[in-house]
Amino acid sequence: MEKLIITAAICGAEGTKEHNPNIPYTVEEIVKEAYGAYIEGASIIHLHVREDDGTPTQSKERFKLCIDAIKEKCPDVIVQPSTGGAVGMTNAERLQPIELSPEMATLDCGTLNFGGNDVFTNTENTIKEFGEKMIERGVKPELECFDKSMIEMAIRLNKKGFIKSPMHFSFVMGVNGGIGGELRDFLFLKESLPCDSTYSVAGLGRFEFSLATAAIISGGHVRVGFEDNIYLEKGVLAESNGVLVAKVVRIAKELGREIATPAEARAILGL
Ligand code: KMH
Ligand code: ZN
Repeated sequence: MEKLIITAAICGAEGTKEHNPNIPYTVEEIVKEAYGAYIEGASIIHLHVREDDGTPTQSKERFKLCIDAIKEKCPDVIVQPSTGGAVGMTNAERLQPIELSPEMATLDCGTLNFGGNDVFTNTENTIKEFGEKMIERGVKPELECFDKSMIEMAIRLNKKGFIKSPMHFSFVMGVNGGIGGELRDFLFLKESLPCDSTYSVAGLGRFEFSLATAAIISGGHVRVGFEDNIYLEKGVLAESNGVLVAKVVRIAKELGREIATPAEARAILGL
């Protein structure tokens, strides 16, 4: 089996310090969390950025500040900005980090309910627009799929030339509005992929480590971090993203799966 790529989603757009005081907002806090995750074994940092007061932003300048500061501490880490941003942002706002030509970025493959009255909107034309921009800039998309229909969308747009092969998917599972986080849900998604693709699994909340384990034994890759889950175990808030990454590393070691360095992750993903 190829080595395990661990992505740390260190911040997200929704979680706040009221949920877990260790969720980073400032540039310094973001760098500290990225470095801690990297030292423990993360080769990719999935990055959202915030204003100092915690407000989510897709500002290109703020992304540049954070990416440069992360790269200073972790020169070889892969930084993967979000183009999802936060619910309600315009496409133009969301696309800003692409102008920095990162190695990777997320590309959300469909619309879903996102709690309460919130809808995370990704129309077919939006996905095409984001896909084209990523091809123009040489950015590898991580295809975020919150449900099976989003895999179908990615496959269709790949055939039409909006997304290049081989595709790399991220199953984001257990969102209230998307697919659940049970083993059968994971198997359904995994078995729906084109055979030349790679995938990573992000389980929300209590699904984080069970789905990480399923991915580890199935040859997939894993995403953990405060964006998806703020607990180390039931009722125990995680003190950092690093401890969440370290837990995945322990599980992988027990199961005999080696951890990929950033250079190995680049080779696996064809960056
Ligand atoms: N914050 C969510 C609305 C992504 O990073 O591409 C969208 C999100 C997906 O987090
Ligand atoms: Zn995200």
